[in-house]
Amino acid sequence: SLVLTLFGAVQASAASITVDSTIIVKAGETFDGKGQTYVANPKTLGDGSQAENQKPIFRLEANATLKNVIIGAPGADGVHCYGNCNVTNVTWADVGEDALTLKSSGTVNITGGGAYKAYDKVFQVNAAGTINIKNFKANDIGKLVRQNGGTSFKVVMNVDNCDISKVKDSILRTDSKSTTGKITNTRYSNVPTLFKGFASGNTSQS
Ligand code: ADA
Ligand code: CA
Ligand code: CA
Ligand code: CA
Repeated sequence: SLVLTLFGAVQASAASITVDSTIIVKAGETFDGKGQTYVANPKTLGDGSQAENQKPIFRLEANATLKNVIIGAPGADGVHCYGNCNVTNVTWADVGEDALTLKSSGTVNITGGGAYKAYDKVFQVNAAGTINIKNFKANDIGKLVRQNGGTSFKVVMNVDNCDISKVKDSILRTDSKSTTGKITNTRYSNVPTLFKGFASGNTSQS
């Protein structure tokens, strides 16, 4: 019947997809999640707690694009980027250990989407590069961007036209004296500190 057909269609799009082993988006390719929700199998990827060494749900090789994805709970270790990557309209409904990690040097463009319920970090930067966060929402997080603690390589962190609320620590944090942070046209509420650990002259806000 029409009713059953429609109900089936609604169910199909509402159910989340459980990922048992990391989805690899190959160099230069695009993965379009079409708005569906992806969650980690906690037995194989990780339970989304603060335990280190969980696996990502998506691994993006150089110049890969991930778009139109909702990452639900458990989020495990989210998304790993190896080199340049584009992450467009991706929402982390309940960030796991962290949401996205730059694992090897490159430029990460995060455009649209949002991150919610991150006990500690949203974006973890473990290699030199640039992170551009634009048109993004974050609420109930520890930090929006954290360069790996104790590292001195240079990261360029840019936040533009974002909406950031209920932050425990800071928006951008580094221990590197060469890293720069820039926040433009962004609304905040309940944010104790915009920048932490930057050398004087390496931050700007307008
Ligand atoms: C912590 C940890 C690092 C790294 C990082 C991450 O900062 O000290 O070694 O694992 O988390 O990438 O999640
Ligand atoms: Ca971590
Ligand atoms: Ca969480
Ligand atoms: Ca992590």
